[in-house]
Amino acid sequence: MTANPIEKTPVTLLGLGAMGTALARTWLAAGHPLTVWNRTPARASGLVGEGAKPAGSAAEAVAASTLVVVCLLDDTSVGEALADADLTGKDLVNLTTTTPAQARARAEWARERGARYLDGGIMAVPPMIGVPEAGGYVFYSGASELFAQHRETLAVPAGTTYVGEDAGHAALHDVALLSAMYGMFAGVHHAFALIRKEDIDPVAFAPLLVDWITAMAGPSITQTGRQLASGTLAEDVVSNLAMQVAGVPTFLATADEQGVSPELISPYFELMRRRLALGSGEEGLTGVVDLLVRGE
Ligand code: FVH
Repeated sequence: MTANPIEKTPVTLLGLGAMGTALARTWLAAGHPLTVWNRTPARASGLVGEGAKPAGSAAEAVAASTLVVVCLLDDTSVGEALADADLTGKDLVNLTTTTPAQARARAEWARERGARYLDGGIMAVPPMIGVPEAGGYVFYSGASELFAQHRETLAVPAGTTYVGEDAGHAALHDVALLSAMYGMFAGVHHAFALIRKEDIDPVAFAPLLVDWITAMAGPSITQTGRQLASGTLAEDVVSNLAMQVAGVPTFLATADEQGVSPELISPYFELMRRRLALGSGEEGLTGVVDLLVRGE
């Protein structure tokens, strides 16, 4: 908590990889007293030159501040790094990428050790940290009063988006958005593969893809969310599933003609066909979502 506007909240940061180092620089630049620890101590030297206080062990670093931020490789490294630390009375903010179940287990683990816990999912790459106009932000979940208390300090490196009391929800939002990104990359890479052997400049092709994906993404994603919430999957459908499945042979034949493996897009086409076979030809594509959910 910032008790005095002049005195900034002291922060302890465990983990000085690419992301941890970027986070550290923003807190130092904003005037927060910063204690740092990294398994490989040499990685701290630059930050020490910028005003960070190095700790000899993770336990020593944890002892230095109430607010302890962790940004390590994975959940296992968090457990290893904090194994000997006294977490009593600490506010632990874990920005390490984990699964939702790992985040919930880590929250319980922290509670058993006397700490309050917030989990975070970073929606940014290191160059976006400390650059508000880059649009990076961090999902947070866990105790709302803890988030409110530290919001100002946590907002120094990047924007903050609180997604609820369930400690697993920051990780879930993080992984869901990244999964969508990889699906988008899969389609984009298939498109580039289709033109790869032709006399088409990929540099000139790229903005066509950008504009098309941008135009499609907003309306389609918004409608999918609305349809899932209302359960009315055939409402306001512009391009129905029957028409889209009828086009699938054209997509597969084009890939074949261009000597391109359809392995990135075939699974999606298969799901569209399965949904159509259930008699959903008047729907759009939203019904695919529930085919993916096990037990549906
Ligand atoms: N960098 C990125 O683009 C992404 C953006 C979105 C969020 N991720 C997640 O952030 C976590 C940290 O990522 P990072 O980029 O800092 O990763 P590295 O540069 O590889 O640094 C890893 C740090 O973890 C330390 N470490 C690894 N294992 C252990 C261990 N068993 N005990 C203690 N520390 C450990 C490592 O220490 P060292 O190798 O320097 O000794 C680094 O400090 C991550 O969850 C991303 O998914 C980044």
